[in-house]
Amino acid sequence: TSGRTSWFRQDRFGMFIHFGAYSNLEGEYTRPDGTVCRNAEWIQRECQIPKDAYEKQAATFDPADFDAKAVVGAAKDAGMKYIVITSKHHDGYAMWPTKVNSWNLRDHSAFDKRRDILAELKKEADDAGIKLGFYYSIWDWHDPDFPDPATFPRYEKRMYAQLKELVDAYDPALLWFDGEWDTENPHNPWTARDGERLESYLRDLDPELIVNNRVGKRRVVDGDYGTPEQEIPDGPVDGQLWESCMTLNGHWGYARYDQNWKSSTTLVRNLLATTSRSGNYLLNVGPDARGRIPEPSVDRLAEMGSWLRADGQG
Ligand code: FUL
Repeated sequence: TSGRTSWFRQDRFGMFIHFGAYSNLEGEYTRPDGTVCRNAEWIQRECQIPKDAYEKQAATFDPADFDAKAVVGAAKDAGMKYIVITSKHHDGYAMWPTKVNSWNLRDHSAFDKRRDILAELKKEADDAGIKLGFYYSIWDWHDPDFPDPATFPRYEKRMYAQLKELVDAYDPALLWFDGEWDTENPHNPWTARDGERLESYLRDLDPELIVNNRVGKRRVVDGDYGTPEQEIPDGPVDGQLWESCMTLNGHWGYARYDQNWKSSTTLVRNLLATTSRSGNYLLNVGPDARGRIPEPSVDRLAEMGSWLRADGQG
């Protein structure tokens, strides 16, 4: 396994991208009574947006300004060596033209039907020598078969099919699973056994794939590496590889109202604290409804990069 994960252990610094149908709301949902509810990628759940209203807003999603070259350029400037983008978050909305359902950026949006942002990213990342990986939520709020253990196998089949599409079409270097929990559901259908099965299915598809521990139940034996969130642990747990993911402000998805940005000094400090404890640092950006990375994020990434280069490590 050490050969498979060697790039990951070396590359250390990556860009996380949270981008999906929720980005279209830019963090604010106006209820029929005129009151406003705020959240980011959890907005559907936290603001209790009815399914039809959420689908209706997603139909207007038009990230026409998404510019893969600019995204990859911002990552490269910052000294980042890999990118992990949400291919599907908890809302179940696929950011590639999946054939499994029509709840995706091509079939359910106002976006140019000829475009495929994952393909665009893949091309630019390859050209720049940057690795590309996909976040994929196991928890799915949209698929009616997800929550019920009786129908769950039907959902699981679709999930396997979607993951095969991703591997076949974009050859990702890494898969970043999430939502293996679903704390609200006392019958949470996802078991450690499901995680093991999925992991071996993926390794059959591509023996080189790196997979995070949320594929299973975050045990040391699940996946290739641990995923502390918004924190920097003291060091490896049981010798396991790890990657700390963190936001630039207080949210993963774009939230117009959140201007609480970390300073580049703090960010560089976090990067050093993480890497000096042999972890990776996965720093997040959340593009807006048009697909643009917010200016304050781009600025901070550039500042980190110039610090790294001045230090001779970039
Ligand atoms: C969490 C998710 O619930 C958040 O929305 C985000 O994606 C974070 C990285 O992982 O589990």
